[in-house]
Amino acid sequence: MNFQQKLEKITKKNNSCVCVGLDSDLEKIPKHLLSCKSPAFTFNREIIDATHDLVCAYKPNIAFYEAEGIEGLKVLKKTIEYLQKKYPEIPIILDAKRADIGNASKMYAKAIFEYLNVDATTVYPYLGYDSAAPFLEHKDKFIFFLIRTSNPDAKTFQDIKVKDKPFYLYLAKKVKKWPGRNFGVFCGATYPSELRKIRRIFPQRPILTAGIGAQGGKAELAVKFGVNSQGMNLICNSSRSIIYASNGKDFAQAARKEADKLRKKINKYR
Ligand code: OMP
Repeated sequence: MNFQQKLEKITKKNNSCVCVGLDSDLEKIPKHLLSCKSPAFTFNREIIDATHDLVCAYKPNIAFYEAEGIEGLKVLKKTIEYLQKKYPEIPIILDAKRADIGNASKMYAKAIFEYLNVDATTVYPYLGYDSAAPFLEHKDKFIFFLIRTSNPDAKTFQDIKVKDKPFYLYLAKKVKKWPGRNFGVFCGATYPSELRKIRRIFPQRPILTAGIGAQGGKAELAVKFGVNSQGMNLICNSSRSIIYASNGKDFAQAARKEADKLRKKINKYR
């Protein structure tokens, strides 16, 4: 089953557009886990076991694993393998935000789609099609091109006018013309009116969004403007507000509570 088929199936089965971001930070995970053999993996496993029936995807951000060097990368690989073995129906999006000249992009794509073997990843489209193609060539995998990021300063470059249009919209229209069915786009939930414009350009494709929760994005608007005409194909990532809902022994149950709260909130508007 490819990413899109998996996404559709799990969204319906779990009645959920929630993606839990596995942005596991050793400074933030509950202190009692630090004495475990692999604290970050134990944390991830507990969060996954507590939320697997409430989500449509998991999104580990590679930065949090690379920051711990080789041990962090082992945790990432182990987490991916755990998910694939125990919950194979849930798609994994590795947030890696890659892009380079073609031969280097090819190696990034190989690491992500062959070695780590995840279902999807995030890629910057700014270098153009020759940089994106090595990712798209993995036809059974899926790419989210970052069109509008969620950060406060996103507008400085992304709103620069190109032919009377903000650059991010110009970019969206260019990316739309790229060949292949195996891609969707990213837009921050902190920019709902931009999300609305991006959904109009991509009426059906999966959209990944983040920024609900810790970054202040509102679920109501993100959902209203982000879903397709069937109320589907919107993946709402939230990391810190779910995984760090408690730093006590009840952290996994607290994460479950937050994930379910977000799931219900999203379902109200889609
Ligand atoms: P929280 O703010 O803790 O919910 O985390 C958001 C997650 O989404 C992080 O892993 C970010 O790297 C990611 N993200 C953004 O927040 N903004 C973006 O513009 C793009 C992403 C992403 O590609 O997922």
